[in-house]
Amino acid sequence: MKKTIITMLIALVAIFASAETYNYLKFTKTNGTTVTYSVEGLKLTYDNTNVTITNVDGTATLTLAEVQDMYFSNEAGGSTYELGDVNGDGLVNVGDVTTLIAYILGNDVDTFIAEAANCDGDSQAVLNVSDVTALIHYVLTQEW
Ligand SMILES: [Ca+2]
Ligand SMILES: [Ca+2]
Repeated sequence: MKKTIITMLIALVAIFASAETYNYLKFTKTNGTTVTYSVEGLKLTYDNTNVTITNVDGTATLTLAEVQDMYFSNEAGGSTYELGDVNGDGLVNVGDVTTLIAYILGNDVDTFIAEAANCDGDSQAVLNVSDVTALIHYVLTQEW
């Protein structure tokens, strides 16, 4: 019994020690994309369907059913955005289509993540109606 407790204590110390050195919390989603969040000011809250990530950069929501893996990392790597999440709220939906169209038309938008907006994947990262078409297709089919 004593040995078990000591082992658990060592494990706990190891978890705390390692958590301190990681800079990012990453989620791998079932569609293959990885989203990365800074651990600075990190707070996670769960309800039955969503996990809400709050940190110094703001708040994002992921659907738990879409989360395949969650881990800490020192590598910013991957992306700090999700393709199609143009308005950066953690979801890819019609709100992103609206934001992208508004941006292309030259209207003011609150949050616009240009890297997430190049939905057709052209190498010049030009943002135009082709990206809107690709984004609408994704929202409707969940496939790029
Ligand atoms: Ca969004
Ligand atoms: Ca494009």
